[in-house]
Amino acid sequence: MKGLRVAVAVLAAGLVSSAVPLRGQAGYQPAPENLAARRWFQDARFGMFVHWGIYSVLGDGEWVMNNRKIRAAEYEKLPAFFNPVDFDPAAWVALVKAAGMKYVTITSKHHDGFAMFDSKVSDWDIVDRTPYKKDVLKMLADECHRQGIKLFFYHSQLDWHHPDYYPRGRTGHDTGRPESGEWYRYLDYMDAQLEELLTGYGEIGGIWFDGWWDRPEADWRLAKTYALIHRLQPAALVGSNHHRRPNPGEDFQMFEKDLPGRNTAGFNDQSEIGDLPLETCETMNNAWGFNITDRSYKSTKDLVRYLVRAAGNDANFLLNVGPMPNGKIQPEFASRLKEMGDWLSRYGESIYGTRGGPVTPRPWGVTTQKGDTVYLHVLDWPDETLSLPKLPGKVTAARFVKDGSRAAFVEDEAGVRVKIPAAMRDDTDTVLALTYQSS
Ligand code: JFZ
Repeated sequence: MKGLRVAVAVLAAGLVSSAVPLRGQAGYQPAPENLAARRWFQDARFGMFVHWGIYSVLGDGEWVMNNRKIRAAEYEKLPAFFNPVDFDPAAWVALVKAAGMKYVTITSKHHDGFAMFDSKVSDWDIVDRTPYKKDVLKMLADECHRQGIKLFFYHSQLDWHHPDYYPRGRTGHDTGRPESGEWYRYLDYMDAQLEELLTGYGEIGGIWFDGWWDRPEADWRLAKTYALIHRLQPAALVGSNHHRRPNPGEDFQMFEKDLPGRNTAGFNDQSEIGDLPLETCETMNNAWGFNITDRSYKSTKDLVRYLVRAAGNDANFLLNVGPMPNGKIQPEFASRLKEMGDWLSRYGESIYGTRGGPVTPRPWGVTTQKGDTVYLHVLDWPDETLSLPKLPGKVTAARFVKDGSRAAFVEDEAGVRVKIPAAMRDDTDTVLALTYQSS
């Protein structure tokens, strides 16, 4: 009887520990250079997301292998058709800069497992399998370093091609792989590729993980992987698109297709906001990877307003492009990016280097802050007078950022009221700068 009770207790303890695998790098203390990189990241506020892989050949998004139930052996025909002869990293980075973006996050490996770099631990990569035979990540990394743009890698933990990604999770069931495999051998492989990415491409901004959600119950050995990254490049920021509160060892928190705390896309039901730098990613049409028939382009106005709302929620905006199989970024994307850059060349002071402002997001818009200046981003306001609660100090000046002209305001016990004449209103965003004297 006693023996039985002990056995039950041991079994229960075993169940608990396997049901709740230790997540993250326990006891992680970010290095000083990592903390500095987090501040840089928050100051940057705007980056380019790039989903590029052999799937672009099919023009049907990056999930095409899973969605169309393409077997691994069939998918292996694709690399032979991927020959991006028009890929011009200098032109990409020039576009990044013209858009006013400060960093790039590109797919080193998406769920199809195909490495867009010259991996030595696999031949399922761009150099070994495509007629192009060049390491596009290396070309892009060199150009980013030349032009002062930080480069992050999106790396999929989920893998629809590797035989050792087993047991399978929620996706990747129709690939024709044998129903067997060594999970930890797969994780060794993933770590080996990450080591290649963190040692062969110069200084890297960070790793943007995705795919954890395919097997939430699995032992992902995050502690080992995160420690490896922080050991190789202490300033590299680790983030994961797991839609949960961040785990120890993560350096920023991301939100997919939603502002922090919102859940309109249905992905972020468990995304409690933590205390790390925040980032939200969004598509320019509805696709991440190149989709030839997706015409649902967002307007420049809506994209600018998303950037503004992100900044007002203290988050970065990572805006996606899915380059074409020839290596070019389609004109519908390029033109919108340049227009956003034009907007930022005038209003950048209210975005870059700011943090979410002292007035939380309101129906009329958001605020950002830098030093003793609060920026009002009036996105929707039908009235002439905008009422604000008291700011952290007495307001000494108010101006419209558009032309520097003075804005009339009154301040009393209740707060500040600012006059916004109809003539000064801007459909996209009416930006005012209020300077206060710290008390
Ligand atoms: C993921 C990727 O699957 C997608 O291809 C893209 O890279 C995007 C940025 O990130 O999107 C998700 C994430 C989670 C789920 C589905 C898509 N999920 O939980 O089912």
